[in-house]
Amino acid sequence: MKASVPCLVFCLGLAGYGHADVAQPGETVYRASPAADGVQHVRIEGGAYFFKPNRVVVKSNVPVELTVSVARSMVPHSFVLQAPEAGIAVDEDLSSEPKKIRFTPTAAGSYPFYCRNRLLFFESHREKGMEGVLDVVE
Ligand SMILES: [Cu+2]
Repeated sequence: MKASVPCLVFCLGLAGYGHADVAQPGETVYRASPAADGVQHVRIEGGAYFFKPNRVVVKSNVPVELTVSVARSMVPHSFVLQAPEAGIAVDEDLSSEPKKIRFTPTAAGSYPFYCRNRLLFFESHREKGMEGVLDVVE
């Protein structure tokens, strides 16, 4: 049973994070479920330079309403989620006033969302960490 020792160490390591659906360091996960109105409501807040949560799990073929805002600041931000294969095409400028974005994901997959802004020749906000992933599951 030599093989069982590395397995045990590995499994204990995973157990330390809770369960198999492990959040990476710096990752905040929100798993949506349909509300009484049949819509998956998701609140995302952004700032310099993050989205929180930065990983959102939704069910396919159920309407999603994202409510997205950013902390009040002089720096403009945006929210882009382009996944035509899943029927999603979002490109919105953001403000501290929450913006509602509705779509119905039609295909399972992992789709990146991010802020497209950048100041002149500096790193884009996405490169600074203002990005996340929408996981669409069956
Ligand atoms: Cu930004």
